[in-house]
Amino acid sequence: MRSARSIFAPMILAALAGLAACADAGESDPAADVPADDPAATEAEHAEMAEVQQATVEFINLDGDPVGTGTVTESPNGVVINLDLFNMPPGPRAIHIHSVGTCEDPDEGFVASGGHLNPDGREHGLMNPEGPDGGDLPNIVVRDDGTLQVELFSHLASLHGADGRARILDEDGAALVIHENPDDHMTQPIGGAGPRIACGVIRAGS
Ligand SMILES: [Cu+2]
Repeated sequence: MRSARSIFAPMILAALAGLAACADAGESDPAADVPADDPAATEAEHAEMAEVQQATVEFINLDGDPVGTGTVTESPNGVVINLDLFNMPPGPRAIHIHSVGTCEDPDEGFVASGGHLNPDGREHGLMNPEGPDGGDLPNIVVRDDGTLQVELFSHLASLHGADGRARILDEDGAALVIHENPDDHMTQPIGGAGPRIACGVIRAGS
């Protein structure tokens, strides 16, 4: 259970940090350069931050057809990923951040999206003591009607590489890739996730 705790603890910290920063930047962080007595400025700054720190995703399947959308939003300690999928095969599926921002090759099985986003060369697997890599994410489970709405969090990645986290919007970008099988979070290199069945480039902007 230690591995599970190590995954979820940062999620809670991220949520608390976000609340503290937006509720009262002046008192919660004495070093903050936003004056506590100017709520309008603080609000505007947060709004601007939200605009520039979100990316969008449009998924296609192996036929090149649309199968949903997503957003990737920067948080103080990682990224929040929202997915809204349809026309997907039901069941548990692995999803990862892959290292190249292209989904141009559905006929080839989306191999052009490269391996996992993994600038530090870590092993794959949320349950692996030598992992996880920067692109690892929890599995998703598509409903029987082929739809899925879900919110994920990763403390391993950042849109711009904040605090040394794996950088999503680097020179060659990155993509969210969904696999045929679920990820066992341990087997190298991709947890037995199998072929890639959907892909969406992570594009800056909302
Ligand atoms: Cu993958």
